[in-house]
Amino acid sequence: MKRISLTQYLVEQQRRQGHITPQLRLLIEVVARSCKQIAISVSKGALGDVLGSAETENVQGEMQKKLDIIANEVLIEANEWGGHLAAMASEEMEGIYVVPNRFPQGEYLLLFDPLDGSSNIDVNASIGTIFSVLKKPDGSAGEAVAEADFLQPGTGQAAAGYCIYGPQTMLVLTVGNGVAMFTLDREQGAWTLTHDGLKIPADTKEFAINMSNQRHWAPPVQRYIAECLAGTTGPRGKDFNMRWIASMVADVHRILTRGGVFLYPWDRREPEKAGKLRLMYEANPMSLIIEQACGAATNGRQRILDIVPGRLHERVSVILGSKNEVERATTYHTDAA
Ligand code: P6P
Repeated sequence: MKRISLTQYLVEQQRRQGHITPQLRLLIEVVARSCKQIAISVSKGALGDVLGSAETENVQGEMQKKLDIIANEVLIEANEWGGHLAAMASEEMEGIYVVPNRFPQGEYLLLFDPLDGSSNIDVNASIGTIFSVLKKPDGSAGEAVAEADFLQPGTGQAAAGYCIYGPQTMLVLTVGNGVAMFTLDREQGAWTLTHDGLKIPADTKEFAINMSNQRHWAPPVQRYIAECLAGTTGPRGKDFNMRWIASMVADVHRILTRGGVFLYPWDRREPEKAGKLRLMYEANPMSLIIEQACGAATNGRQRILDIVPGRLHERVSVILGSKNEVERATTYHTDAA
């Protein structure tokens, strides 16, 4: 595969495939540049004043890490002036951030989890930035943008991606025409296409779940995982391996790279919550990427991308990855209904 730059990839997607507009190309380039800036802060570790808690809570009631706030500010400051966005939404902010009047407004909405997996920051495990791009609803041109404009199903995403800050810094992106991966060439500071047309194997022997929650799961998840653990002695007739990095970006990246199934299901510890992960800026972008790589993503009962959001910070149960495993785990839910 020819190693082209992110810019050339996006120009080709715009010129040949008609998948993206000049505004969307600019948006993705700016987000990609922001991720390079975040990568620099992340890699400073103890050498920069970036580790540890910020001693503040976010809208989710979670203690914020200093890097959560740094990453959020980088994305806001980089994206507000370009004229490609009408507003932004972040895991770290309660309400939407409308582009200030001193800047031109564009037709896109950008949502992000600026630093996902931040519990891993202080132990130097891979973390990441997840982003999702929506368009302002038709007919809302010229009207003030509102939170309701963000409440669109994941099928409406114009683009989705993540950046993983790991041994390599990589940007993973879909504009609706398959999944491409760019590796950061640190000598040139350039995103370089290293993988394209990702395909997740339909079958797998690897599952990812936080087993410490096992006693809290609903019966369909208990059954699915118990069968995986039974291996060759059980109904699956094959042994499984388990991985859990507790950083969605890292677990999803492994699944994109070699297959697997990831589950963060509803559990009875907080029964009023559909799940731990957030729909708009974690599950939706990851589900679009997974589906674009021939995988599947459900909440146990329906396709995640079809869920019509009720609230900006809505949570959702997530089962995603190798298609046949997602379908099996989902069938256990619908059969139990
Ligand atoms: P637990 C990180 O905080 C996150 O939102 C996801 O990245 C990750 O998959 C999950 O939570 C880990 O949750 O309960 O295992 O710490």
